[in-house]
Amino acid sequence: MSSTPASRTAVELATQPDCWRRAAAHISFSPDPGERIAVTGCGTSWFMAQAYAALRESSGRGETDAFPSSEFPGGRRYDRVVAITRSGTTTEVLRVLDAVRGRIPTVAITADAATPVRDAADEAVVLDWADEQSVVQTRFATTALAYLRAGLGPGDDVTAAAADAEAALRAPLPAAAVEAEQWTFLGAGWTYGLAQEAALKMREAAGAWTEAYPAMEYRHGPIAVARPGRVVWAFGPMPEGLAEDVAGTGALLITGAGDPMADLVRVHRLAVAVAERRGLSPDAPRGLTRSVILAP
Ligand code: F1P
Repeated sequence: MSSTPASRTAVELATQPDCWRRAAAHISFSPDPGERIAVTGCGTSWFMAQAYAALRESSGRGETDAFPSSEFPGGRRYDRVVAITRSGTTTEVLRVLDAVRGRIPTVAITADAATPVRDAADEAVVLDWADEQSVVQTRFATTALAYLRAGLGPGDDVTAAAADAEAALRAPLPAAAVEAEQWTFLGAGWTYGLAQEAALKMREAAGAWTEAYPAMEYRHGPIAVARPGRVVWAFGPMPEGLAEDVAGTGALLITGAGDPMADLVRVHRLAVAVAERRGLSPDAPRGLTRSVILAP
């Protein structure tokens, strides 16, 4: 019996637990408590920046903002700018680093040191072993976040997250989630960045109609989209009463157990499954390239 070989995306996403453990064992970037930091990137990298910023600030380690590189507020004072870019070639990221050069110390987290970001940033953290062939990012993005989380100190247990991710790779996906026609992802605090990334992944890999909101915003309008045959997926704890409100719409509610980053791994798998169900290859996302390089 012949079976279709797994996509590169599927193969790479399954290596996330090992990548996270490796990231946690190699911390070289651990900003001082109180440092005022801006984290930036585009697409997936921006959502990882959002998650880290919220996590760092909520853990009391200092004000941390996140901006898409195209909206970076160049006039603000920061102690450091952290840029996340798998490719090291994304134009908007390079422009930010160029704009703050000599004024604000910068660190780039990248998968490829042989790219312009190496010179554009003062320092580079190179996670080349987490690089991907897939255009759609999974393991580099979460490994960069795991690396940054590990730098927050012992309160943030990336090793436990990796164990949860192993379970997330094994657990069957609910068939109704794969067959749904629409998916909305919710999060709060640092998991809002994960919710945004989950929604982006489904759009990129499967061309799916997805949305993402801070969980408490969901009742302020977006819940009108929920109905039978659609999914509401919550990262982290649900605000009081929201599960009942979603149940009232007939939408399927999915909540995660364990570390929210491991729950994102489940959505990576969902994105691949939905793409395949639609006859699409997650390795050939429509209209996407590894990075966006704009004309000078
Ligand atoms: C960022 C990015 C990807 C996106 C697309 C274009 O790349 O926006 O997240 O999926 O492929 O590039 P990078 O700066 O992290 O390399």
